[in-house]
Amino acid sequence: MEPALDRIAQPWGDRTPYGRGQPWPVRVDSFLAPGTTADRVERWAQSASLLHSDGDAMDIAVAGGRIVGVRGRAVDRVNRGRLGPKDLFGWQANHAADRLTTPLVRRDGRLEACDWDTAMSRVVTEAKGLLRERGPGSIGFYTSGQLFLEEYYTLAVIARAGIGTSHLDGNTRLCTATAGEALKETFGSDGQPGSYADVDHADVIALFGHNTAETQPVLWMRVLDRLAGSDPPRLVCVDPRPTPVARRATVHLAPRSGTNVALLNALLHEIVRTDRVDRAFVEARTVGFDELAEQVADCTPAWAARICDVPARDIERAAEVLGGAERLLSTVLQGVYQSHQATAAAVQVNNLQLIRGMLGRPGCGVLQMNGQPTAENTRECGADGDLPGFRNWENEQHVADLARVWNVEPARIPHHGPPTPAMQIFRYAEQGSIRMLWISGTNPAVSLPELHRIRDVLGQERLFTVVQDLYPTETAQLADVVLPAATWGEKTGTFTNADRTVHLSEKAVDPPGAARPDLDILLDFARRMDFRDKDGGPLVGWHDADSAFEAWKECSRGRPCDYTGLSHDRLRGRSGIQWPCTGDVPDGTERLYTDGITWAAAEDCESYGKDLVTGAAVSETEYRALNPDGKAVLKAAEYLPPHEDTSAQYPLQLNTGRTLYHFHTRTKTGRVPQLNAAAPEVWVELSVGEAQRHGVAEGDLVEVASPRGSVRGRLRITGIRDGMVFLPFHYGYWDTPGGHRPDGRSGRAANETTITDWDPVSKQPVFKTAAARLTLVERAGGAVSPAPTTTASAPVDPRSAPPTTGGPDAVATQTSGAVPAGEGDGP
Ligand SMILES: Nc1nc2c(c(=O)[nH]1)N[C@H]1C(S)=C(S)[C@@H](COP(=O)(O)OP(=O)(O)OC[C@H]3O[C@@H](n4cnc5c(=O)[nH]c(N)nc54)[C@H](O)[C@@H]3O)O[C@H]1N2
Ligand SMILES: Nc1nc2c(c(=O)[nH]1)N[C@H]1C(S)=C(S)[C@@H](COP(=O)(O)OP(=O)(O)OC[C@H]3O[C@@H](n4cnc5c(=O)[nH]c(N)nc54)[C@H](O)[C@@H]3O)O[C@H]1N2
Ligand SMILES: [Mo]
Repeated sequence: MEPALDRIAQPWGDRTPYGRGQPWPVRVDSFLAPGTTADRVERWAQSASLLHSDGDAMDIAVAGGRIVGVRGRAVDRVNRGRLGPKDLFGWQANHAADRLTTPLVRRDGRLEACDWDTAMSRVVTEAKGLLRERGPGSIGFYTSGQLFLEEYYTLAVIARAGIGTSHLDGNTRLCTATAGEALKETFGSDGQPGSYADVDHADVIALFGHNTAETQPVLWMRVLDRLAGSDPPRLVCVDPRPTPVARRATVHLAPRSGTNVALLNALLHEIVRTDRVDRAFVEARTVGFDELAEQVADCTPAWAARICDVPARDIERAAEVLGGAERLLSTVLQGVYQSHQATAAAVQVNNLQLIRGMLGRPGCGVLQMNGQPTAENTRECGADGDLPGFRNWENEQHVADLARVWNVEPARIPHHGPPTPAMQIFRYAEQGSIRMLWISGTNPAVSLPELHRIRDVLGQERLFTVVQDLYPTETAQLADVVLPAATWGEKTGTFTNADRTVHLSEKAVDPPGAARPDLDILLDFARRMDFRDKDGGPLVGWHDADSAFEAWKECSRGRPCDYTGLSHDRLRGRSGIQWPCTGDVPDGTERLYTDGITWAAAEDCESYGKDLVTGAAVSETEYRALNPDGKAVLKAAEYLPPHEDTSAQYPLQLNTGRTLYHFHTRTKTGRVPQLNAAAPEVWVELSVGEAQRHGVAEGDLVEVASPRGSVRGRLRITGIRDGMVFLPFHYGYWDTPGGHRPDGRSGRAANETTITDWDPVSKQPVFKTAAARLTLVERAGGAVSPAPTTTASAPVDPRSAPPTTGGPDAVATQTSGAVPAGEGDGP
């Protein structure tokens, strides 16, 4: 019988243990709307989760023209049927009563409903006027990591060759810019080396600033199943919070935030000192070892212990585990990427893998993780700060090749300088050189740092803002034109997860009202703008998702992310396939760099690299001298302290991030009863010692203030390190009374307090380090902290908090099959 589990209270479900090197067993998770049974489902549409980068494959249940539930796909390589809580319950957000169903235009200061022709004419008139009067540089695009591949590619062609602007970036700048940059620095090109299957083979898994238990719960289920099986791996966790990962780690290091480079340099120091270096691998595959060894020569554990505030003995123990690993898998995410030395630190993790010779074999990989479900595609398609197909904007041959694919003159593709990163796009809008900003699939009025500034930028009279979204978000409220989009389940397209697995997501139902797929909106714009190629043909020659995919395949041909062996039809029925996938490797590629470093030669690489400390570009000549044979580059970096340090006035380090139950600015998960009930309101985390020092207790209403702004929430006392305060960044204002900030000062969005600052190399903003102070507003008086108890926000004293309840109907089914992985019948 199918056991019914409360998957809010038991987010990772039951264990299906397996041993090292064995296939991960199948377990099929499913949730159907209350009152719906499987036999009432009329149709299952193939898809994958759009609420994180894991790529959990699922089928969408349809009955009566509506989505009524989801079921994991047993055949898929990524999840073998499993789904996380957001996967199971998140689809209900599609049905929210306040979905945008018509376009809106601002008239006399108010947004009013209109038809598509009115809205698009307004956008096109504005764009044509600006092109005429101020040129392409007056138009910018800020997109997402949540659209589909076909949409990004279309947008990249429109922006780069149609408008001719280099102001196109994704919110992936906030998310995975450092992943891409770290891979470029080390391997010459973006492209994830490792595979999720490395979890099956690793004897040591090291997670750097990555709370995978909450942010890729299905990947964590894979780790949990290994931990429950024979010959379990040992975990090393680096995170200042007591995450579920930290609780299962053999060694947990909880450093001061912003000190990753010091810690990693000490780990590298120990690996070199104890001679755990794979000399043959280093010789054959890398350059730069001597410089690296020199850089870390003085970085002893005792030195790092003082900077990071972790015991030197623990650093030594971590180095012993890493140095003794036979098969080492490392993963890296926002605890590293959202800091002032993001790329420098992420590259040291690559260095660790390389000097240990841990690459290109089962169990030996690095996962420079993605966060958003489709962030990989934003990068591949050039809808972020890169040219499509991982082409190098500084390499005239790469630009000429792209111009050939698009049938335009190379000069039409802006490449006089690097594409503009998101924070700079907002700066140009603030200064007035950008006059039109088209925002799609992102909510910067909640997710960018220092929100009072962002609201000012977006609210300017002279800036024409287009917002393409599903809901009337905080950002949409500030727009001149709002375009209602169809989303996951309502449109067809593909997307690629963090381990290069491409999934097809089929349209299951019609979108609400007049909402249209993002692709259709972009195609309509291209048509109205009448963009032409050099022979007078249409620049954008495709008309639907399938033909857009075929066009992208040509653009990807011969590039690292080669999709030419894939098609919508091949993905249909089957399940995820990893790129590169070509006629020669029709089943895709599990791991990159199995026989050498393929894309690092000067002619091929996506970037000649940057100085890890200053961000200054390395020239082509310098790159050729440094890396004549196209090997992996071991790049060293010295540690520099965070830019905003604590002070007497702001004595706490400010850390922000996620909880298991919510996605970003909650536009979806806040509209899902089970998920919202599990984490209904913002909270503040502090350690026992800090709570005592501040004279505050569990449940008290406190204010967290930085030089930029402040947030109020109820206190949760956890095992977080001393000297730090944590705020979840999910809570904005759309569901507060009146739908906006309650008053002039204290808000509930963490980004009221964060700092306008970024990593000089990847230009990714810093969300994990700033300085703040905490004050008591009001005693608990019986009120409890709304923080979940199943996660990193679990109370140190369990008696102080109520158990997490599932909210309404938080029940899902789970079928543990004895079917060996990969041989499941599938749905
Ligand atoms: N439930 C849920 N899942 C998600 C998302 C979501 O919103 N909700 N979003 C998706 C997206 S887009 C992303 S980018 C990922 C993010 O996934 P993660 O990176 O796993 O999530 P975060 O909570 O942002 O940060 C991870 C950890 O970094 C730690 N940290 C802070 N400062 C430091 C430091 O200086 N050093 C180290 N080593 N660690 C530090 C924090 O304590 C935190 O536990 O999650 C994806 N999955
Ligand atoms: N303080 C702090 N701030 C952070 C972070 C942090 O850790 N701390 N993390 C950063 C990271 S890693 C990320 S990824 C960002 C996320 O920041 P955002 O991108 O702003 O987060 P979302 O809430 O996911 O916004 C996506 C928007 O797209 C809409 N949308 C969803 N699907 C579709 C679709 O199919 N079509 C269209 N047109 N719209 C759609 C949603 O309704 C939503 O409004 O936040 C960043 N900000
Ligand atoms: Mo992200």
